Amino acid sequence: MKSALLLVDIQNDFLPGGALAVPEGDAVVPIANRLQWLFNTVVASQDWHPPGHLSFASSHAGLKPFDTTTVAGLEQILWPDHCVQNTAGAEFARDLNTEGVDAVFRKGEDPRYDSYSAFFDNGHQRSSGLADWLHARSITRVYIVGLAADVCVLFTALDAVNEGFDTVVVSDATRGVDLQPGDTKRALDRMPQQGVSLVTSRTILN
Ligand code: VGL
Ligand code: ZN
Repeated sequence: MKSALLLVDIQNDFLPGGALAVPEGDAVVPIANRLQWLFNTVVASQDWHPPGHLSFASSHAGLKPFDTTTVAGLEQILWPDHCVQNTAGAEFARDLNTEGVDAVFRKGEDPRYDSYSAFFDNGHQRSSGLADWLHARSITRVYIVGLAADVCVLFTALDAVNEGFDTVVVSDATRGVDLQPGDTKRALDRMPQQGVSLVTSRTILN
């Protein structure tokens, strides 16, 4: 059985002080760094939007961040401008060890489509190539850490199950946005019901 560690969107804009700050988002960084030593394969996703991306409230006249609208038939939460390509906010967290990262999968690059999952866009039309990349290396289990628990980590984990991976989310190595109070708890409750295992980093590190 071969495993990979998947670092989801551990980027400056999702850390305290960032454009779309996740409360305590920085807490995942040291855990992600410690876990990396245990894995031969480490992959990172990077939210990577062009300016004017349709997921930005600033792209929709009259709407503001965290309003909801419909884009191409899909419900879309409108976010503050975040993770704009080639800006400091889009860079990986300064303290994240990226030396051992074997591949980076960028998402949200098409101005028309948002992509919470590292595997597929939100309409499930376009694959990022991540599943093929992992399958090609005979990886059957993925351990997921990063941000945000109730957005990109959740949808990445659900897609990983669908793609046939034994999927494990490291519960103390993720934090949520909690746009609605309880979102993070609901996301973590939903995971085991959908075939995702939850473990703590302690269990893995011991
Ligand atoms: C994310 C909202 C918008 C995430 C990305 O990484 O969880 N959330 N874009
Ligand atoms: Zn985004």
